[in-house]
Amino acid sequence: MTLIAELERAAAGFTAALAGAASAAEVESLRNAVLGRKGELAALMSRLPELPADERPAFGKAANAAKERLNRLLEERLAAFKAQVDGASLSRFDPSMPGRMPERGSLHPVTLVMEELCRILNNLGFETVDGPEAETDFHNFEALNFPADHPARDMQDTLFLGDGLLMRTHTSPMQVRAMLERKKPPVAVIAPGKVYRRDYDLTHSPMFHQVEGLLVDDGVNLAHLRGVLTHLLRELFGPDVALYFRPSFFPFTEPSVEVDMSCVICRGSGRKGGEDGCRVCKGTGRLEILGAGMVDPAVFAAVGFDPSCTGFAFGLGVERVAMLKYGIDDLRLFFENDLRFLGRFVK
Ligand code: 2NL
Repeated sequence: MTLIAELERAAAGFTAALAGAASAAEVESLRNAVLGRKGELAALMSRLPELPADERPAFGKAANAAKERLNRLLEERLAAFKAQVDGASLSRFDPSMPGRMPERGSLHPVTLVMEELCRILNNLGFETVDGPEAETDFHNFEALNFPADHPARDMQDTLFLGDGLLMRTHTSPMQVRAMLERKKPPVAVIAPGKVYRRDYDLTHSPMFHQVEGLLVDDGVNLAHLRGVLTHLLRELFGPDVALYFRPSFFPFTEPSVEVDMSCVICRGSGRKGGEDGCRVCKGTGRLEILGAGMVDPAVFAAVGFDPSCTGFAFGLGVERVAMLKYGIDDLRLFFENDLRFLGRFVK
């Protein structure tokens, strides 16, 4: 058989095999076997020297033409298979099927409580102020009457950044800044935000949230403080909540108080279900909820206010309020970002 005849036979065989191919994969393997670098066509081409010199150009031309034709046939066949697949998936598409709903996000319980605290206090006339989390020693300690050797200034308790900066350990520095900016009373501000301490165990997180409040004006006294805090806690926990003031100490207030409220679980009875002691308040009927006091004259002096002016301040931990409000018993839940936990606080 002449080389040309062999070429024609191979081409005919390929055309028949293409027609019989049942899938795109089969077409691809035919491409390899016939048109590939080590395929049938290449093998025939390599036998070119067998021909007399004057027949070589005609054979080369025929071989190239066959290669082109077969390539075109193959691409057509592939396109046909692809169209079949597309058609099949289109016929499986059901436009009447309900869509997949995206999961709805929700606010973090700490955010919810922080927003509620701010709403209640804004309604009383307190303006929300903001400020840096990296603070100076002056705004965080010095202006707040912390003595140089106070343990809170120790490396053990405060995160120092170098360059005279530290992570604020409470939100008071924002209120110090508010007093410095306003230059004189009246001042009525609240400072919500993140605070940082070198503390990490089951009941302490190195970052937590505080809301502080400050009122400076003529004739402000402890009764005003009691009135504002009573309103705040009753809005948060319900109208039956009772408040108890205990004497305490903070460097920046004098006198200072710690405020307890009647237990939200046993409503102050110390019992739960009539027999066992209440687990939440440990049978005392009371819960420690915040610290407060009358602003120390040394603070007024540090911000350039008349040291004889009067003001109260208070501070509360947002995680603690959220735990009591929602009955959460493990602080770590706030920081683990478990969607099963976070999804329970949809408003
Ligand atoms: C607590 C106690 C408190 C303040 C914060 C304050 C701020 C200025 C001046 C005076 Cl600028 N006082 N803040 C006062 C008393 C208590 O927080 O236990 N917080 C979680």
